[in-house]
Amino acid sequence: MDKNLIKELADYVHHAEKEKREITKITAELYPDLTIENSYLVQEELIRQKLDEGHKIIGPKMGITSEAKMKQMNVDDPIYGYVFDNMVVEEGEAISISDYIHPKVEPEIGFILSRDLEGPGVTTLDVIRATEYVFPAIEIIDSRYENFNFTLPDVIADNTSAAGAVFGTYMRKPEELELDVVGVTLSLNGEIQSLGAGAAVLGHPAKSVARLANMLSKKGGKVKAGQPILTGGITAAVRLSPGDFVTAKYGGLGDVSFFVK
Ligand code: OOG
Ligand code: MG
Repeated sequence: MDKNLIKELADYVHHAEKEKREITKITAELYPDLTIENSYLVQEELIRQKLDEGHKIIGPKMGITSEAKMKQMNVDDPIYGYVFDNMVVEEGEAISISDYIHPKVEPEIGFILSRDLEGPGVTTLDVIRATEYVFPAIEIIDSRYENFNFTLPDVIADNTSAAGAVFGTYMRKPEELELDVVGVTLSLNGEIQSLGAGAAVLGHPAKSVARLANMLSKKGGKVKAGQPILTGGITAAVRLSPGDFVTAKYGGLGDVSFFVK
């Protein structure tokens, strides 16, 4: 794909993100032929732009990791993007709704590895063996596209809707839990909005990290030790409103909360 076009598309989503303004998806009119492969080139350019502006990558995130979501979008692979330092929200703190377009939250299980994992061929067991600890997290997604209406290439180009991450401080060794049957509830103001179990993420959240390592290896990349990794939403995402108190509560893995102003 032409370099100028890659830059034009990256600018398109980046400006929308900075101006907190929704845009029509790229594939609607701007460039209907965007492929998955090319959408990662747009994402790479977007990431370069953020790094040039002084932002730093905190860690990778996986998306569309449930079989149901993959079927719905007619794809075999999940997608990945990156959480940046300016997206991190401290547990127990408040976000301002005006810093986002139409934010939603989803509960996720996070991993920290003790050593790098480089694909291809990384297995779920490799991930469990390389895991320093797992932790509870909430991801804030804020698609830059109107009504979260996008195709897979659109959402990849938009850094997979990444907008915020609340990393819980509760830590467990992965072998202390059966992560596939760890349950989670997501509540707003004490009322449960959605619930699920770790198995919603590719059957086991560690499999998501393995898929990430194998996908990154196609680009010569790897999953790095010490970076928090978000493995993908366990439940449907829930829309936020001012005044909300958001809590994700996990079986055997603590909880995470924050406020919305
Ligand atoms: C895409 C982001 C997907 C997840 O965990 O599945 C994602 C979206 O739904 O806007 O982060
Ligand atoms: Mg997510």
